[in-house]
Amino acid sequence: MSNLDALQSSILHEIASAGDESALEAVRVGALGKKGSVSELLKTLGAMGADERRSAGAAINALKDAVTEALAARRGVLRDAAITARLAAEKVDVTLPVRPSPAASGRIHPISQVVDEITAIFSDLGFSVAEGPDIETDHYNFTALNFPEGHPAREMHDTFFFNPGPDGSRKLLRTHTSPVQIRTMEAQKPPIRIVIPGKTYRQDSDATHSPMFHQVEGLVIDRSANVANMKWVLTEFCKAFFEVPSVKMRFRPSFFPFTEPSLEVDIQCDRSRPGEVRFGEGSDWMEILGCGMVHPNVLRIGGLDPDEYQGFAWGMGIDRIAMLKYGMPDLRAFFDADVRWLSHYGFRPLDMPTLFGGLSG
Ligand code: 2U9
Repeated sequence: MSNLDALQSSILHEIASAGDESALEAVRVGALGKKGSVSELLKTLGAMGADERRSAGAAINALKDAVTEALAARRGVLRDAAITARLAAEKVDVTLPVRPSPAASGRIHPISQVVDEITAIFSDLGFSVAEGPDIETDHYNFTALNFPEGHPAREMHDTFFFNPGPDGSRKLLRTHTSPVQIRTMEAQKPPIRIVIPGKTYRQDSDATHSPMFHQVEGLVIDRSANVANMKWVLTEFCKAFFEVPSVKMRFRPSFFPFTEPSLEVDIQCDRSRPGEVRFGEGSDWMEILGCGMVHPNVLRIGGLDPDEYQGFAWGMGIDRIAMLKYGMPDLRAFFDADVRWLSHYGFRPLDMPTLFGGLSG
């Protein structure tokens, strides 16, 4: 057997025993690569005489062709084997039930739903949504809102205060969303029409009070905003929110430091069926929100001249109206993060509340 025949049978043997494509590639480099055994043989042709080169050249090229052909054939076999192995390993059982998509199984928390409903209603009335920080200064939470020094709401037992800073001032967790109105009055020129949904904090905890709760407040300021405008806005809101064609409302005198006059609002309801409240009918009343004309001191501190501008504002607890509208008996369940409760009381994420498509689906 000539040297070339021996080399060919050795390479063909290596090709036949290569178990995968990377082993085959190593054989190819060993034979046909720059320094491969066949390439080295081809390099010797240059030093040969013309006759010898002709016969040796034909023999070495025949070896090269045989190796190239064997490599291609083996590569095809290995590729087919790899695909067959993958197909066997990656079986899909088409009889398995389809896993629901996140959009189908996820639920919107009732508080988020009610915030979306409220903002949809007020957007339709030309309001925009304003937000501000949960950690506030004494100035924005109390002083700017006309709370006198020593007012009971400023006491330690109602408000969560942080430790005093180097200058002795104490930051606090806002007890209402009203600081956002002051910040908006400082940043924007009237007319102002905003709603402010957000988290608020007070030291209170039982079946109907949570230390973190949600409020929505509203503010309108222009040159002529008055109590009649306020009553209309709040009546339209209650009809839209409780999804009833008409509703009776009762405005009672009250007191808040930041409004004058101040009013508390009751809404007509029917509580004759046990465990159920119906709005827009019946002869019972339920307190639903507080409101009033913005106090001149508050306008002045917010940088507005009370002889030029006037406004009205209101505030209500979101958690309580969510419980009323959707019949949830215990406020604490709102914050338990129990997926069974959420799958029962939650809302589908793609059913966005709109006035034309329906608020609560
Ligand atoms: C500015 C001026 C006036 C916001 C108002 C109420 C009345 C009110 C309570 C209802 C239930 C809070 O969640 S609750 O405890 N709120 O009764 N809030 S008027 O008045 C403002 C706010 C900001 C600058």
